[in-house]
Amino acid sequence: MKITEVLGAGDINSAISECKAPESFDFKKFFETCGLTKKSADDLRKVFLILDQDGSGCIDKTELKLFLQYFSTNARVLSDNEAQSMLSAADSDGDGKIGFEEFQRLVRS
Ligand SMILES: [Ca+2]
Repeated sequence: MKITEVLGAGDINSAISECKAPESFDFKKFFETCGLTKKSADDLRKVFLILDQDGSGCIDKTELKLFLQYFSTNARVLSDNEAQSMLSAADSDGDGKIGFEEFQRLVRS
């Protein structure tokens, strides 16, 4: 399963170039630009499974730091601050990880 089966390669590139500068990652803008906000729950599930690299059912902070690289292998690693701010926004049950329901709410927020 490749991310480009769900999202357009051009949209992904635009989303990644918008946050090229250090500390400029804005997850709302990213989800919007890459087209994820308009995708069905099924498509969000596919993307979630790609982000949940170890198949634990949740995206943890280590996986979040690599977030952009799941979209494009040449993308940069997110800083601790960037990963933490996305985690804090998503993690409504406070377990320190993003489950699928939380991911879905984050994308659609
Ligand atoms: Ca959680």
